[in-house]
Amino acid sequence: MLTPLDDTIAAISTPLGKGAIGIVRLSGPQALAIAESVFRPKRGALRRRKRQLCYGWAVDPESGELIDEVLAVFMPAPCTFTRQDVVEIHGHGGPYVLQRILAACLRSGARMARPGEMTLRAFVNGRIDLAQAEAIRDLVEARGEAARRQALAQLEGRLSARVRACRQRLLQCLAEVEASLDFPEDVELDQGRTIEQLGAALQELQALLRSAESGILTREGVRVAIVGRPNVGKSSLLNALLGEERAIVTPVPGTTRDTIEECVNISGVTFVLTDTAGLTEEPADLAETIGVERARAALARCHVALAVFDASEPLREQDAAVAQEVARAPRMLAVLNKCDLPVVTENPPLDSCPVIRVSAKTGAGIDALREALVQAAFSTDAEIGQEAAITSERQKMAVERALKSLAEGLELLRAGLPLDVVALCLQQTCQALGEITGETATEDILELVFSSFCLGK
Ligand SMILES: Nc1nc2c(ncn2[C@@H]2O[C@H](COP(=O)(O)OP(=O)(O)OP(=O)(O)O)[C@@H](O)[C@H]2O)c(=O)[nH]1
Ligand SMILES: [Mg+2]
Repeated sequence: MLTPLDDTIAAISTPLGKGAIGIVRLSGPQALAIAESVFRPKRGALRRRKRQLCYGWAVDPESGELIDEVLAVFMPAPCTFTRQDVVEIHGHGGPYVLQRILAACLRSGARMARPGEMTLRAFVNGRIDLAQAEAIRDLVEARGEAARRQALAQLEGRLSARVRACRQRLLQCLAEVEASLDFPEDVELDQGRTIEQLGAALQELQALLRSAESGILTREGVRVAIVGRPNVGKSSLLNALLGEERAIVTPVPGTTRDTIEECVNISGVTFVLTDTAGLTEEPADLAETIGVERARAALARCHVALAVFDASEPLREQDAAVAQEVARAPRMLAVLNKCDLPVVTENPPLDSCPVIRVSAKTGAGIDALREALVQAAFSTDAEIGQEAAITSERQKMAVERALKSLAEGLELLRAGLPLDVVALCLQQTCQALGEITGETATEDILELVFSSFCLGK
């Protein structure tokens, strides 16, 4: 994956659809030369008008045929995204036109960029660290305000600064431990102070790990499974939360077969709502059987289970079965629906979980349900879109490893065990923390991170 940086790469950096403009981006030492063979300015020369848009045409370098009327800009290294020479050609945003411009660049000596390769160059050339590179991807993928805010803070380096400060403190301790190992006569380790320092670092890493749950929820979106026995109003509830008639609603039990997934923004957080087939022990046919399996799969994957019950009817055995299945979810909310009708059931068959009374039909209680969803996912508002939170499984696993070896090292030091084993633990901790910002990231890690980027980024 870590190809040499001395070739020039090209990609269409805007989405492949129809739009007012589309951009082909070149990065590398030959970017200007290649662009000059593809771009014919109306007047002047691209190389003399640095960082200024030049008007002209994209042409086929071999036949001279005009491809498109474009604007081009040359941005010389090192003040560019990749820290290399970059040229952008802004053409009309049609997929075919852009592909012709890209093909012209490739014929003139550029290589097709892999997904994330521009950002990889920015990382390798030291413009951003690995957490910031991830933040760029997350910013592109943000679906709501909280995710955007969190990604931007990470791009500004808030998470990196927090991780670096902790790693720096640990590296200092490691240096002192190693010095006392290498020069036992001259250097004596201040054991009390080292224990204090390591204890403080441990607390900081624990706090960092605590931020992971909400950080990841903010970035990925909160998955909510709407479950219940047939006909309690699950699909009506989905429609009420979305504010549109998305799912089919009928008085016939077993209307919904397949799962239906839709996103909705609440308080800036993205919730991914899944409407499911009614949970029943007696499916009418094969499609309903598969529907029930899918409902259970959605329940197993969700962050929050929304258990729906019909308040206008007495509870049934099936409701109790639903409650039992839902109890395994990490977080749950009970919804008593159809409260516009005379209420027969006052309480759901679920203990110690928030109960929201609504009418999907009239919309009563839906705002309270929205609020309850946010509270179920995040225990405080401060957890939403935090400034220096762990935001991916990759980062979380690195912190977990760092914590484990740090706790071991601290315990060994307290127990008065040989310092070389303590040093080993601290090395592992620093190694794991360095993976977050990329200082100690292996090629495998980089491959994993950058392969999740979109093309041209
Ligand atoms: N009065 C009243 N009727 C409702 C309410 N919510 C849903 N209904 C009615 O209840 C029936 C079933 O609603 P659905 O939303 O299809 O229920 P469901 O749980 O998705 O049903 P399945 O997909 O069959 O499992 C429909 O006739 C709805 O109009 C409500 O809040 N009040
Ligand atoms: Mg339904």
